[in-house]
Amino acid sequence: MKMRHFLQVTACLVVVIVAAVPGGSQVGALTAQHQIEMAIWRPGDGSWNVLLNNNSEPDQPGLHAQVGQEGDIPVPGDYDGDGEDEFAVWRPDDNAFYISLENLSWDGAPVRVVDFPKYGGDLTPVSADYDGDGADEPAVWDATDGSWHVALDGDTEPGMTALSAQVGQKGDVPVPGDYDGDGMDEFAVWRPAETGFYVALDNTDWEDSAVLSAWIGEATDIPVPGDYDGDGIDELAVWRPKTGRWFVLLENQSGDDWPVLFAQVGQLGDIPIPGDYDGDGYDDMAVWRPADQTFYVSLGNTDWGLSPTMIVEWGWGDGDIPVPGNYDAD
Ligand SMILES: [Ca+2]
Ligand SMILES: [Ca+2]
Ligand SMILES: [Ca+2]
Ligand SMILES: [Ca+2]
Repeated sequence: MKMRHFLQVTACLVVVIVAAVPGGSQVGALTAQHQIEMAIWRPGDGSWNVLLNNNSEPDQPGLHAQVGQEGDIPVPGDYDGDGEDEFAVWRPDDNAFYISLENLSWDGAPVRVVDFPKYGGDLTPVSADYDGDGADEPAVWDATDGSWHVALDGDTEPGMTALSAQVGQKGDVPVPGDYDGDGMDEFAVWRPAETGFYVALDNTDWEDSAVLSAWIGEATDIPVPGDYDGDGIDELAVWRPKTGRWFVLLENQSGDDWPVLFAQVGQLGDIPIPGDYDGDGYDDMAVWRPADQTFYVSLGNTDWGLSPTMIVEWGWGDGDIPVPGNYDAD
């Protein structure tokens, strides 16, 4: 994901800096841009359901559309660079992205279909802004060999000219983000076996690139990179499912001499979905809880309850997928 920063003087982030994280690990982060909306995609009917004011009361505006179908993977992003995230899905069966450019239901809406060749057998969608032009590129990461394939502007057919590179290996989790603050997202992976993050700063093959590496956390942690301190650079970070604890490497460096932000937000069974829910320029620690179909956001990135929170029930049941994004360009 790409994010642009608009820092506001009202920001009141309380940063808790602790010396070191046990076991030292690090996370990748996404940069925040404007305010994102709480949203749910329902695999059963392919419906997108957005709360435009992050408020689920009956009189609040919403956005609803049908884009995608069961078996798809939702991959919202700003594919046309208009400042608004688009409803989009990756369809594994077709090796293709289906993007609704006007955020309307698929029937009758302007759409963009981006086919990918069958590079390998295990593709993960990793759309992000790899060239820094303000638009997200459809992209895939091949888990079988660690190769990245990016569809640059205008590339929509099999055999297209693509940006490709080899970064990572089987067993890794791709975590693209802007880890150096240059406005371009980097190819990056979280390697559970080593509890390490590996970032190719030049978006070339790993062996040819300047690299950033850092370590934090445990193998069962989930990478949750984001811009938690609002400086325009994504931080490497992990969330621990069994405890709901967040570990953020504030300088993207690991070791005793570097600051780590800890906080307790969420619990076992939650899905971490960090992002800037209040539009203050800081990504907020947040989870969606399937058990009660509710978004829980800690606006100060502190332990739950120590700073203002947002709690919004939104969702219908098991299988719903949280897809927060900036769907109205605010
Ligand atoms: Ca781009
Ligand atoms: Ca970058
Ligand atoms: Ca940052
Ligand atoms: Ca925020």
